[in-house]
Amino acid sequence: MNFETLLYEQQGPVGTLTINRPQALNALNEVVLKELKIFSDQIKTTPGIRVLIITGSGEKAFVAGADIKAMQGMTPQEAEAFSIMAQTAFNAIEELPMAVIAAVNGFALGGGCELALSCDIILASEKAKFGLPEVTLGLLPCFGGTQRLPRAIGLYKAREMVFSGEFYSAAACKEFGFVNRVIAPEELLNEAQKLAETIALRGPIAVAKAKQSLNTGFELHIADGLKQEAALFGELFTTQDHNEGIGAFIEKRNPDFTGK
Ligand code: CO8
Repeated sequence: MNFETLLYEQQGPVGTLTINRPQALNALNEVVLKELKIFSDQIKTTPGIRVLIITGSGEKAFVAGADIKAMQGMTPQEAEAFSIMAQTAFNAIEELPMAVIAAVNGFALGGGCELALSCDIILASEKAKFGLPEVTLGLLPCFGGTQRLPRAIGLYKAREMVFSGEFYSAAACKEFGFVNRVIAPEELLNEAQKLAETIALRGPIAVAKAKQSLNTGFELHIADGLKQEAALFGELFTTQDHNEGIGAFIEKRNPDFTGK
């Protein structure tokens, strides 16, 4: 995969995507957003990938937000289209049929915080700072922040972050409930890799369907969510992997899932 603003490498079943515009603290311009969407479409059919890690290039930032310089002079129509372009890219990441881990190595502001929120699990360096500072620019979070953040942590904490525009430490965000773990900076990628390798050992179709059940079920009435859960569970009984998983348990050996 060749991109102007993204780097991708894969070690066995674990892929790592790095947002790579360090001179602008990995800010999201149109090129990054378009490439993120193309990447998401391509990774779905990349052989062997089971877990994706997303991180930022350099020591300072995960992603410092939307590219503020590119926003200057936009018409209202262009601004709305830019928001939709970002939402489309982040939806594509959220809907990937595999676990996606954000390894937040530094500033995750505005669109950067919103990118992390479209991932399944957020691991943060002790140096990471999260925030939705859009109101400091006279704007509002428009890459999914006003929607995903309250769903993740509740309306009251989300209002504080969105209205204050302040930066919050990784520890504070863990307390808010949307950061899973806070990790020493030099260990962040190793920890992300270890967690990814653990998830990659599990049945990949089971992980994908569990993700679908969690994510889409969260939006449904519980009765409908439970119906969907049962249906997805039933679908897993069409896979070879479920025979492998149950067989391995009975034969007291580790399963070898093929994703079929
Ligand atoms: N966009 C463009 N360039 C950026 C951005 C950004 N978001 N953040 C940093 N940069 C650039 C700086 O301009 C600077 O470039 P240069 O060296 O050419 O001047 C370089 O990155 C390094 O940044 P700093 O010198 O500022 O580094 P500091 O360590 O002093 O500060 C900060 C780091 C605190 C992260 C600071 O850069 C900052 O506050 N950045 C902006 C953070 C922010 O407000 N992000 C939210 C943006 S809004 C958003 O994401 C969603 C709004 C959606 C709008 C959609 C509209 C259509």
